[in-house]
Amino acid sequence: MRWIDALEGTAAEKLPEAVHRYYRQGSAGGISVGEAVAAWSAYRFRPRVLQDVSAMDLSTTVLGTPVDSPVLVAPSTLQRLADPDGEIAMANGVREAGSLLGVSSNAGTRFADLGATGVPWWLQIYIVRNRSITEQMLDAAVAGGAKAIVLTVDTPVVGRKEDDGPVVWSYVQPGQLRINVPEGDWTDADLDKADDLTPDVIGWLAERTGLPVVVKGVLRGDDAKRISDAGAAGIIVSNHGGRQLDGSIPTAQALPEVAEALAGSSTELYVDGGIRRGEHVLAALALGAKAVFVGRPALWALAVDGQAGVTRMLTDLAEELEHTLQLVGVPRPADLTPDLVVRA
Ligand code: FMN
Repeated sequence: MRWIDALEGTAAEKLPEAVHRYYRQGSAGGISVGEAVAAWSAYRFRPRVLQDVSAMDLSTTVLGTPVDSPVLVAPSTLQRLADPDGEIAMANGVREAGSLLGVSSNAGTRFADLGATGVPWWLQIYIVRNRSITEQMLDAAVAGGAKAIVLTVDTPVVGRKEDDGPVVWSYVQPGQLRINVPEGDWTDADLDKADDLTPDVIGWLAERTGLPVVVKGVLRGDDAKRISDAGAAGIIVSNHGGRQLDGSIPTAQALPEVAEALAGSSTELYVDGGIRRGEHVLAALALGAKAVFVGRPALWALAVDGQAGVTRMLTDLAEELEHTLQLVGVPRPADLTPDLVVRA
């Protein structure tokens, strides 16, 4: 069996049931989480032949940071439940693969310690009601060497989970979720997600941090245009791995509309959700993404073999991408064009 396909099953044998369920679950009826992979597999290719594909080069840049391949790791919380070293093992694995790490604002490791691993990383932020908490977290991320701020915008409120299995929270060490929250006498209301955000917040984040701002959770072309006009350096087409609005369209379906809306702008485009194969990565890049993020496969790989597992998952996907690029007749991801892909 293909190693990446076996990962979740192997991870499930190692993880407590509650943790496996937490990682895999979607929100509400599980429609979006269930459709994501199949939506990528529904693309078909129109390969070019008699192309020189003897010298392949997968390297690219994301907001100026060089990476060995356009396969990056999405931010996710509770990584210490997959491996005792949690985000540190993830960071080391990502660095060894020459990739880039999205770090959740709910990470269980201090931003400064992540920075010390030497991995290039972007901080994913949820803006909370008490802005001074967010400000201090941003300052800590800047001090820890974050190269961009990823604002998640699909979570004005947290998606409803209907899973009534064992609960994950009993496995979480006290304080772990708030390890990057500054000291203070905060109430739960202070820490609630802000539900009144508008595109102005992009300029505020850029000014506060001096870093490029990437907006994560976009599924529509008109939103992408508003966000790009407001100064975003990047957009991630995402439905949060099917964990927010259930029934939201697959990212494989949303990507072409967003790419069209961003045509001619300097805003970089990325996508996540259900990307599990080199063929999926190739379709995403051909349809306009500069890079893709993978979420759950990184968690399964971390659970199965720690740092080494993460590196292997990323390099396996990169090798598959290279092989698929050769078959489609394109030596470099930047040379991919939308005409190479059609919906089945
Ligand atoms: N996205 C965020 O923006 N912030 C988070 O803290 C966050 N935590 C996540 C935790 C888990 C267990 C999972 C599976 C996803 C989480 N995500 C979070 C969403 C991922 O960043 C990403 O959008 C999604 O996992 C991509 O889909 P995939 O898992 O099918 O690759």
